[in-house]
Amino acid sequence: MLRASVLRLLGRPGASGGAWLLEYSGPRHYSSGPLGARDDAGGARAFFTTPIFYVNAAPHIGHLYSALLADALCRHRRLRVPGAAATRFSTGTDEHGLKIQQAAAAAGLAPTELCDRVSAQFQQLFREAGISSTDFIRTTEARHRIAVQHFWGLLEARGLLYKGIYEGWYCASEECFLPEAKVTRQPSSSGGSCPVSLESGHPVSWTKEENYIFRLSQFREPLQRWLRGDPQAVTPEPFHRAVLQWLEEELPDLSVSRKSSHLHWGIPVPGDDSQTIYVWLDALVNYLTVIGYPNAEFKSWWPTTSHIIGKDILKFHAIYWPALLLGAGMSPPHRIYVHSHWTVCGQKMSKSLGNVVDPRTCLDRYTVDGFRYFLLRQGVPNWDCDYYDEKVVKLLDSELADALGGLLNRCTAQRINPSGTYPVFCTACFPSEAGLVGPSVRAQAEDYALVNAVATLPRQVAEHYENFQIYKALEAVSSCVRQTNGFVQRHAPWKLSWESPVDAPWLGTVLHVALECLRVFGTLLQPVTPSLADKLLSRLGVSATERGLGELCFLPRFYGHPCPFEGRKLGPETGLLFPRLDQSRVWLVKAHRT
Ligand code: ME8
Repeated sequence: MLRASVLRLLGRPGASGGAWLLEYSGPRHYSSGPLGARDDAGGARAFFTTPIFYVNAAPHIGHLYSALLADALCRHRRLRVPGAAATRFSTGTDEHGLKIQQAAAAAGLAPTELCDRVSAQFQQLFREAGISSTDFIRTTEARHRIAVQHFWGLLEARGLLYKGIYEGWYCASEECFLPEAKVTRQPSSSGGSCPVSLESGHPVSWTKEENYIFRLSQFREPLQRWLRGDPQAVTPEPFHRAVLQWLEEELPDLSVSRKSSHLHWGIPVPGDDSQTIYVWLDALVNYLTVIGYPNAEFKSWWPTTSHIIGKDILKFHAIYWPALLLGAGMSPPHRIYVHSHWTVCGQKMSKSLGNVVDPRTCLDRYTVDGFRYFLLRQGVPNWDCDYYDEKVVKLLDSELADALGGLLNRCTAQRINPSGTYPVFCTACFPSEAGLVGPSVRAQAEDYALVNAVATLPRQVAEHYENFQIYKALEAVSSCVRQTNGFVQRHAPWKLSWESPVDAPWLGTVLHVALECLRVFGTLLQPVTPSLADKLLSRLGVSATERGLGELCFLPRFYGHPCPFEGRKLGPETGLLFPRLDQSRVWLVKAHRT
């Protein structure tokens, strides 16, 4: 039975905003592994989220990368825990705030026009890229306004908001106040200098206003306790450490509204139309809106929530958001998975540098599955990764076209497998005990190493997913593909004859083992390259109901069990699994020349 986390209120605030003593004392979540949590109803549920993206500019590959990470986690989980009702996955667009208000004005559009236009671009991109989200939220929707205003009401009722003068540097591009130490001066076009954000270089302006202020300072210790008590709350570990480091310093209270005369594009503070709710509070509540908040249904989903975010918004998700949640009487998110950034040819991607990589062009050039594979195989959460076209071509040609496609071809081609079946495994040729000698034994020590590697691969892959290291999962699959190619090369089935009573059982066994390896690879690649995996599994004759991780029993004949695939007809031949890119892509040469 699961217990809700407990927020103990040990005191009441004084008129001057005196101390609430907040103590977060719940067990951290009731996890059935980081990919899922048990809810109050006793079923295994999981809820994954991406950030909701600003609509001031078109989507780029960084946005797609976040969505792909969440999509792969989600798809992997669906393979482990089937049932449409068990997994939810939301993404969406962040449409309020000064940044959007200014972008719309600069484009000569009404904010709603800009929002509709760019939100549609995100939706189209995600559809094309096979992002399997179950909800796409726009913060301009009515359901969201209800959720935000309700959430605000709770904070207010708990005495966590007060009115005061807030002044400081505000960066509209980052939608946040910056301390003096994070501001520098840059020469301006008029010959003088202008203040900018030290980290992003975006302009900042001095703002002094009467706002509503959230008592963030009171949450420093509860946040420290939460993070210390749950070392995986923020994953990977360096980001967890970074948040604890930030919490070493005083946590100032946070302005959570702006004057409507200055910021009209947002949700009004309930009962005070002269103020608009701060866009980050508005945006963060999207994670509750999509699970039905404030209706009670949200309670069974909230404890299972995993946020996937970029490192740029870590502070908002690992400090502000958990503090706001604790303030509203809820538990912090189950997991915050953090990834680093894509750079382009060594530089930060930015509109002003003109080096933004358009993800739709990439999907066209490299195919949906190819580009999904590239981003997830090369993207390393802990470090920034550099993008350039040649890298994509090299990776896809070597791993998908040559290694995986070549392997499939070698085992299914008419010449080598004329009957077009999953051949019979011969236990006398490949006994389950290594090191046996006898006239019919053909398997060598390396072959046992291969069987062992592929047998342990699904577990290894699952662990990498749990640790948010999807690239390592793909690296492990790729290494097994290489090993399997080595196996086929070693035994050169093309030199064996189906006509020979000595060769035939071993030839069948070599192909059977290789096809079993391919079945495992196809099953494990489904979360990353869904169409390619479907093509592979269909070619092997694996039906839709045989593709879950629960059904994935590798090489049962080796372990003395029957194999449902043995003797089965392969699926129809439908062409190359992944055609090579390098010869066919004239644009690459062109891109190189310019
Ligand atoms: O910050 N590499 O939205 P945003 C990888 N609306 N990922 C990148 C990236 C890059 N170069 N650039 C952006 C916002 N991202 C807020 C979020 S959530 C309640 C509100 C990804 O449009 C990454 O996930 O600026 C990053 O955190 C997010 O896009 C920021 O998107």
